[in-house]
Formats: sequence, C-alpha cells, structure tokens
Amino acid sequence: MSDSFSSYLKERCKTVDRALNGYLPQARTRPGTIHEAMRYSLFAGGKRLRPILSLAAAEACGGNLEEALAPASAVECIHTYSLIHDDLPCMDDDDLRRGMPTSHVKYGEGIAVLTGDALLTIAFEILAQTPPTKRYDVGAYVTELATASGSRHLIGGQVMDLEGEGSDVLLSPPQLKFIHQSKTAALLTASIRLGAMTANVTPGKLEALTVYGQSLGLAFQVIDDILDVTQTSEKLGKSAGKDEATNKSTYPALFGLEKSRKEAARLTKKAHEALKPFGKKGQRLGEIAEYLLNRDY
Ligand code: GRG
Repeated sequence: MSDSFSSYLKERCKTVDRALNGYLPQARTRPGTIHEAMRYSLFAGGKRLRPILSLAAAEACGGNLEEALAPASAVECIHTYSLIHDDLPCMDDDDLRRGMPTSHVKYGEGIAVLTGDALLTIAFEILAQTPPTKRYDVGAYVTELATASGSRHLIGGQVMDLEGEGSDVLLSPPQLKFIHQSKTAALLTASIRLGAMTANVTPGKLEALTVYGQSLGLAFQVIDDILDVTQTSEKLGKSAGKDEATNKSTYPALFGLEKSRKEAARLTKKAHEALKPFGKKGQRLGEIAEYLLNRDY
C-alpha cells in the first residue's frame, strides 16, 4: 500500500470516528450501560470500510464529505449491530471481535442483544439527518438502507447461513454466492450508493457504482473466507479457522485456495472496469478495491 493511500485511510477513519462520536449519545446518558456498550463495540476498532466507501463514492460523484457523513455513520452502526448479533451464543457464538471481548462476553447476552437493537435503530435516526438532493429525498435514503439490511439481504443471508450450519453437505456454488451477496455485498453496495446519492448521482452512474459494489463486496467475502484459513486470530482480531472447524461452506472449501484467489482477482477487475465512467474521480474507489484484494486482515 502506498504511503499516501495509507494516510488517506487513516485520515478517513478519523473523520468517521469524529462523526460517530458526535451522533452517538454520550456514555453517561441514562441508562449508561446501553450507551457505554454501543460505544464499546463501535469504537473497538474495525477498518471502517463501509463508511470510507460512502465518502469515496460521494467524492467520485463530485459531492462533498460533510453531506455524506450521516449515511457513512449509519452504515457503520448497521454493520456493528450485525457483528454483535452474529457473535451471540445463539448465532456464531464468538468471544473475540475487533481484537476485544465480544459484547455479550463483556456485558451479558441481554445487553448485547439490546446494544445491537439500539445501533440498528440509531442508524436510521442518523440517516434521516442526511441532506436531500434534487433526485434523492430522505425516503430514498431510508429505503436504500432498510432494504440492504432487511430480510431479503443482510438478515436473509444470515438465515441461510444459520440453516446451512451443522450440515455435512456443502452448499452449491450459486447458493454460496447468494449468501455472500446478501450477507456482505448488499450492505457494502448500499454504503456506496448512499454516498453517491448525497452527491445527486445520475441513474447511469448509480448503476455503474452498483456493479462496482456488488463485485467488490463478493471479492471482499471471498478474501474474508481465505483469511479465515490462512491467518491467525491475533492478526484478524476475531476467531480464525472456524469455518473449517465447523465444516462451513466457503469459497476455499468449495474451490480450494488458489481458485478462490483467482476469483477474488477476477471480481476486483470487474469492480475496476465499472469505475471507467468516473475517470480520475474514481481513483480512490479503485485503490480501495486493490487494497481489499491484497489485505491480510
Ligand atoms: C446478525 C442481522 C445479523 C446479520 C449477520 C454481517 C453478518 C450477518 C455477520 C457478521 C459476520 C460476517 C462473517 C459477516 C460477513 C461480512 C464480514 C466479513 C464482516 C466483517 O467485516 P469487516 O472485516 O469488519 O469490515 P471490521 O471489524 O473491520 O469492521
């Protein structure tokens, strides 16, 4: 990663954290436990990939950072809620996330469920503060995020994942692709689309960004599956090697590591191609795609 791209990511992380800090109730706000727990998971670390994509998409469409901060913060709240709930004993039952004890380990299961609920809810409170543009009103923003987070996408993917658990039979490639698209690519794509919508993006460019987001989102999950096999828990900040141990259907399980890496590279190339209409303005989005392909955590 070049020094300038690395400073760009750090700078964007700071901008996102400042915005989140401003939107979230203070930890001492009554009842303190829930607000402390929301902040604990939100500020535990994390790459801030989804909000950074929102901001980069707004800039690629000629918009500005300020107006994209609300949707950027909202998507990070949804993402963090999904991680908290995914880690619960009734789901993936994990005790490590973002290098820290998971929410239920620290606060107990009841508070962890409520913390996820509170982050899901506040996401829409924050999103509603996004300035409307000529083409997109607050209703359009809410529909975008609600659809990506709901039963046809994020939650739907999790349902299929849960149902596949404990089965000796691996999923078919189209089934696995559908889960990855729902669970991972949909929220990433919505993050990008929301950022672009704050810049009053044209329908044509919005479609190009959708192709970029879906390809990048799928590539991201293929790499995530690969890292689960090849990296340590310490490096990832979450439990590694779980997919294999639980006989989970993943890209490496279905295709092997080498074919999975090739697939991630093919999807990343498709993401780059979708950026053509943006010329130089799409440079950051292109760099993000490359960074995600080559990441090691
Ligand atoms: C429980 C409603 C509900 C949904 C769960 C998103 C999800 C569905 C589960 C989380 C676990 C998982 C494997 C999700 C797939 C997406 C993914 C790889 C998330 C991790 O995202 P990163 O790497 O995490 O961006 P950080 O911590 O960097 O933000």
